[in-house]
Amino acid sequence: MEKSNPVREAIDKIADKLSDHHAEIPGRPGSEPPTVEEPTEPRGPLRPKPDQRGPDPYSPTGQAVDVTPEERAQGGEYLTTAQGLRLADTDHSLKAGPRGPVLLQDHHLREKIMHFDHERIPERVVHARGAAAHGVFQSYGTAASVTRAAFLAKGAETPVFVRFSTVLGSRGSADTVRDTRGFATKFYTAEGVFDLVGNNIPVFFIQDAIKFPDVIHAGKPHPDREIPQAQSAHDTFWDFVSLHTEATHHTLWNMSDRGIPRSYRTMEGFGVHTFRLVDAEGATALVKFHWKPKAGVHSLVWEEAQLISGADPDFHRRDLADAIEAGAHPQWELGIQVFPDTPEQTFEGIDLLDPTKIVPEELAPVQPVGLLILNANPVNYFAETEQVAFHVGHLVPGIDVTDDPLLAGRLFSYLDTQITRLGGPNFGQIPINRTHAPVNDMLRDSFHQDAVHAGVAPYKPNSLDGGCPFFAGAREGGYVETPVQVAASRKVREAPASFADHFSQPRLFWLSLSPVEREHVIAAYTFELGKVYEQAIKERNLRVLAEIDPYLCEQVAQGLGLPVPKPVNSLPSVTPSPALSQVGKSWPTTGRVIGIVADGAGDLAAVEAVRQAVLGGGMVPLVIAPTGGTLGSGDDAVTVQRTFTTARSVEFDALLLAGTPEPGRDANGARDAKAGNATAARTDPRVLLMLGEAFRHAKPIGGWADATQALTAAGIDPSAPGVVVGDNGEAVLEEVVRLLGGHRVWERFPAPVEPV
Ligand code: HDE
Repeated sequence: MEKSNPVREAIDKIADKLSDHHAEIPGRPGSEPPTVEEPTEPRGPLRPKPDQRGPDPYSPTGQAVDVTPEERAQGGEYLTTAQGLRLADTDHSLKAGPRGPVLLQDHHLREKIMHFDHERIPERVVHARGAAAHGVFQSYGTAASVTRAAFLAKGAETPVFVRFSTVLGSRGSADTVRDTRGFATKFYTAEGVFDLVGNNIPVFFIQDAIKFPDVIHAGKPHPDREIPQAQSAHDTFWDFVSLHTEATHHTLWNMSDRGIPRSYRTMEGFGVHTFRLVDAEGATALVKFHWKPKAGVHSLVWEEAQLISGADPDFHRRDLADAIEAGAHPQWELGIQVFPDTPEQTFEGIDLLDPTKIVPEELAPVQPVGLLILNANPVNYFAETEQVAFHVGHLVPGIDVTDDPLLAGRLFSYLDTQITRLGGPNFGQIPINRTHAPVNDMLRDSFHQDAVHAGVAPYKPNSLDGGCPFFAGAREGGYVETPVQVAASRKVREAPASFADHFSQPRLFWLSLSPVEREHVIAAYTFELGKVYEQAIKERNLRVLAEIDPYLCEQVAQGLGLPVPKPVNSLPSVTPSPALSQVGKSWPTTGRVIGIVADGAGDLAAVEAVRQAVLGGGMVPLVIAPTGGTLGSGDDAVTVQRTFTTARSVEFDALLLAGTPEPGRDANGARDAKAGNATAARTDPRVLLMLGEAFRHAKPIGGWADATQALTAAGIDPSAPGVVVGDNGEAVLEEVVRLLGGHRVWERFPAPVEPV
């Protein structure tokens, strides 16, 4: 039987779905709409939605299995116990009479409550909050000159599962907090699983794994009150990073716009450590991995991030799932920076084993080696996103690790943590973790053993099983560690001298940012240190900033109302890396969300034309009106997705105004606080609030018909940068989309020129 290609099937399903215009706005909970009345006819479980796909069907021992997703899912028309026994009732315990005591013999009650009592597993100790998607990695073959890894050969297609995450927050914390983001990719290659467990920031707080518990304990909430959740704006974090100054570079990245990404889709990813690639002849090269988003690197602004934390704490996971459901499949190019594998393991004076350092792209360009496309949402969050287990030691022939001491600790940690989290050592057999390469190990037994091992001799050497399994040398695809020369040395608890430079690269990063990005950094430090209680900790952090840049230090000190310290060392002389700035280019707008404010009084044909044009451009139009339902009726009716009560500007990347809506009937402060005192207003005050926020978050705004009235009432000059007013909605949209290509209209608020 021909093996099914789940990736292709998922793509086809999505294409089918896109032709169904009822489903054009993502977010429908199930694959079929429910009826108002409670259903009475038994039927089988609903199929997943067309954008969803479970793990590919493989046995616990990596053998392809010929079952359809439906066959693996729950089946039948009737409710059963876990043993498949059909049940007549799940609403009442078995009792001695309707008012009598519950009977101990109620096996169904016992099973149902027993299972419920044990539904939770420990969340990840870090990166607990996350979202994931299935996809495919298409190799260009450009890495074949430096690695023998089969999945990097020309034309290879490899299924992948990618999980994005925040680091500090609990599983239920908000998505848009200021934090580093995880970017972990599981490649199900023909040679076994390869995991690239990276972050959206290319450097790390520490140089040695032994400091990981320290930095995490400092970043997590205070141990007494367990506050604040999911953020670094508190005393313990700033206490640690100011005493442990190797954290300065990573902290500066967190305080930059990288700490508040607009979307998982608009983040870069970095392997952080240097890895060693090995080609077919055994020649080696050192590399750093980079993921480059096709949609560009974009961020929120801080006020927006804070508002979203309340208005939609699931913002990033919703955004990822919606984009995939809408067919706007997020894409990244995988790239490598390649360095000669010299005994010093340095490049242009930069220590490649120091994870607090980058190599500027201007010195070593990122060479694209393949394309990642995320094209399906998981079917079940727990089974897939929660149970996926990444490990930096999941390697394939052609990719080896280096002596980075941070990486060494990770090689221990990622296996160890799963024992507690996933309940034993067999987590590799959970469907989402199953390899697509045949497993022939001699690991046996333990909790949750899903494999039924045959053979009688799970040991080597043996004769009872015919000496099997045999070893594979490099020629048979075996993993052979690179015989790297290890320098003769003494056993010490010390770092190399090169690890002592903590400030030159923070300065390099700071000087590489554009003026508006620097303003954001100043604001972030001022906010975070402003939340610190202890004056001494603020002062100590200002001393660190003095070592990076006098203007940065002075501006933050001013905001904190503290004296400006002088640097102890002379400022390092560095060459900026323009590649580190995220502004000044134009990017695709696919999958971006455009809000269209309209009411029933205007030209609905124009609203519909603009809505269609937004859809046609691969973006998501959300119509915002005074009430739910539709605007107009009959064939021309326009479906409303948000009302003035439910909408908030932060949901939209750009805002369009089809005229000026009068105050809605619920525009009073008692019903909706956003309306305030609306009695004298001619424009709905919720719309004015939305406009004001979109304006100060530097988002493109467009309007037609009598939109100028609303803009003026919102205090917005219709000729301000990034505000487009015209007679024709579609022409206005065109210009707004062009502006959206640059992400934000930073010219609206020119950054003050800092003294040189
Ligand atoms: Fe992790 N990290 N980490 N980390 N990490 C975990 O593994 C750890 C580090 C990263 O979506 C844990 O399964 C140590 C750097 C991501 O499931 C744990 C050290 C980078 C994820 C762990 C580091 C990362 C994790 C927690 C210092 C970027 C989420 C649960 C030596 C290159 C993966 C788990 C997912 C998760 C340990 C440092 C990225 C405890 C000891 C550097 C993206 O094993």
